Amino acid sequence: MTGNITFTMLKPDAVEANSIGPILAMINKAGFKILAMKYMCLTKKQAGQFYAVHKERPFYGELIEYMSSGPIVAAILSKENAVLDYRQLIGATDPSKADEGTIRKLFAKSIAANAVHGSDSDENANIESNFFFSQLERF
Ligand code: IDP
Ligand code: MG
Repeated sequence: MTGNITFTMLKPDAVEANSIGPILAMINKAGFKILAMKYMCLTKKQAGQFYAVHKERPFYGELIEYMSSGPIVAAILSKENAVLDYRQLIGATDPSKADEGTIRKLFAKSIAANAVHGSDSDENANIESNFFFSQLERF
């Protein structure tokens, strides 16, 4: 499956805004299948581990606070060219720079509260998927 999966989270701002349904609809409409999914709260420790690559960035503390501030939806998505196609569907990190029609343009509140996560490489798609899901939780 390498090359055909990506990992996403619908972040606390999107859940709070009742945007789970509309975002999942966009994901399905764009041709992604849902291989695994869970609705959960991240502890600060879990959020810190997930975003460990950003440990030295100035926004790390704020990011960990935010990602553990409320429930998220975590999912593994499958499609040809999943990583790049999903990055295209979600748009730029900063929603003010995101293309029209992208998930972040439509749903993100700010550069921090930007509605969704999407893996940035096949390697990270696997690492992130394994962080959240066992093989038994994938369909
Ligand atoms: P990405 O989510 O588009 O891959 P990254 O650079 O990997 O963007 O950053 C991870 C997350 O950290 C972003 O999605 C966003 O929530 C947060 N973030 C990134 N840059 C900033 C910033 O300048 N200020 C506050 N939060 C930020
Ligand atoms: Mg990233």
